[in-house]
Amino acid sequence: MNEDRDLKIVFVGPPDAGKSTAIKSLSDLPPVSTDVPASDESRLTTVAMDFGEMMLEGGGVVRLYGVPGQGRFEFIWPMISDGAIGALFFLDARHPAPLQELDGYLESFADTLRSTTCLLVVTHIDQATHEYSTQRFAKHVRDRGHLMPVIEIDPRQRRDVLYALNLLLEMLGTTETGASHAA
Ligand SMILES: Nc1nc2c(ncn2[C@@H]2O[C@H](COP(=O)(O)OP(=O)(O)OP(=O)(O)O)[C@@H](O)[C@H]2O)c(=O)[nH]1
Ligand SMILES: [Mg+2]
Repeated sequence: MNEDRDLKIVFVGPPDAGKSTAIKSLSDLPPVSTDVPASDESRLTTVAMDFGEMMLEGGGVVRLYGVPGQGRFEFIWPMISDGAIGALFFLDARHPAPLQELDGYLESFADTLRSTTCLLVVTHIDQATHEYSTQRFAKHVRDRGHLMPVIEIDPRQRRDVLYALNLLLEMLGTTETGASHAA
């Protein structure tokens, strides 16, 4: 296979934002998952990484890597992000101070921001308890010197995640291999 069409995309952002769910929604095969019950037992959390794969119509493959969102796994983030050409940054609309949280991830993933094409996806919009504005998020990242479009998605919906992935592929200039097959 043409190396150029073997695309690594990394999914980063805070715990519970929907990274593992998005990879599960996209992956053609059941993804490799390392989810375990979180300390409060109320939910699952990733402790190593997620990995899924998606074939593209043009014959290429997108490899989908998810990081564990918890800060205690920060040491592993560069290992998982290494070699990625694109990144989806997740932002949880339920967070009371989402921009503050985002700043932490922008800092931790500064290398990824520099070396990849990035998209900011806002999740849990159906459960948002605070007012938020995607325009404000977009201005915030722009003010920090990053080119990162902002969209809202529900990671449980394959169609939404496909839209995000296709946008990222378009930004990467790989539209001819776009992930256009329907949910
Ligand atoms: N209602 C709603 N639930 C969502 C949304 N996105 C994700 N979820 C749910 O949120 C929970 C956590 O999602 P995960 O995909 O495990 O979150 P994660 O980002 O991988 O979290 P970590 O592995 O801890 O970093 C799951 O039960 C998802 O179904 C959303 O937009 N709306
Ligand atoms: Mg996860």
